[in-house]
Amino acid sequence: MTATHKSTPAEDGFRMPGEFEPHSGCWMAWPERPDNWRLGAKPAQEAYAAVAVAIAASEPVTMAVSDGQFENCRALLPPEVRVVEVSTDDAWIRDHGPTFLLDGEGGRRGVDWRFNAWGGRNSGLYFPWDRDERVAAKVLEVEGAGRYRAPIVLEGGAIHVDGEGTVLTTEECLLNPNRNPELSKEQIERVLLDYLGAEKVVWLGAGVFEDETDGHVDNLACFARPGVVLLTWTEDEEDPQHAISRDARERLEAATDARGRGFEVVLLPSPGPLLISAEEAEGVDAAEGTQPRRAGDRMAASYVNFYLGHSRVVYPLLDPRHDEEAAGILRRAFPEREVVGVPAREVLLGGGNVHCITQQVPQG
Ligand code: KQY
Repeated sequence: MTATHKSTPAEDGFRMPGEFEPHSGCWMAWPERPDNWRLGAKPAQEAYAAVAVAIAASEPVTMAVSDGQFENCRALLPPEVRVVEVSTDDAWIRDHGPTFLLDGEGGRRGVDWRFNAWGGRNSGLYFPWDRDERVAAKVLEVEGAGRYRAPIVLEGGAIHVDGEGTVLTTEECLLNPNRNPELSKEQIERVLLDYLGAEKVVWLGAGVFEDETDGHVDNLACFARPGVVLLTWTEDEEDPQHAISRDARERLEAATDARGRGFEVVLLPSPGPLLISAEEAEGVDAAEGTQPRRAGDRMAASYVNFYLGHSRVVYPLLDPRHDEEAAGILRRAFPEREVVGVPAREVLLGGGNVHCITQQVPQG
């Protein structure tokens, strides 16, 4: 059994590395719930399999799956993807999985954040979420990594780090009363710094328009490397996303990171707007207490929601009008990596994208 540490990662010399640092693997979790994924999750399973295959060319991939889906999942994935039985309530390992940390001496541990399905009983996306709540501890057990149980509700998609002391997050999500209503902004910052081994939090305002996670930063902006941030962007001033992205850009351009550097902001075009079709909405089972999928609703589509793999960037193909432009920007941002697109509308229909369904394991 791996240890649960009572100290904080910062006290023990651990930090969350940037996603651009070397990886030894990637975790995903298999989709199956028919009240979030249309047509019994079949199209989503195909999309997840394509993401797993694309990442497996960069680093070993492990898929967490329920007992009931084990054989189906095994049959749909190539042998190089490891499949292990870990029950979940849905398939967002960025959010219910651990945040891995390194200590610079070969040590690897992980943070197990509290999870309340993006908002708890009143505004969360489903109930119950007890299986999700146990995922991080199980993944850490499989990885043989020690665990820190964090004292706040947080999903991994709500943070990005540059690995050199800077945390990027949004007020819309982390200051939302549906996460940690008893804590002030300063108290939340303190926990972030202590549990990510960081020194400075840079706050953006809102996340992507209509994002059901309450504005996860991983759909809005991310670090390409220290000092360089990719930001989703639209020139269309009529689009509510324009004001959100402009505010984020202004905050980034006015900020400095933990090392005192200013940020270079690289703009990625927003796909769409992309709306749920009638056929897509009809394919999702109705269920009490889950996020409804209605025809005509806008989805929170963003190319920023990519996986920054060891040797590959795996990005979502979302809109033929912008997919190639996004790929070109990513190739310039990551010249040493191969940039590969995977069809991702089926993942988007479930409420997130490639980054939300993956969790990197940094090289210890
Ligand atoms: O990180 C994410 N984008 C997760 C979204 C959860 C959606 C649940 N329907």
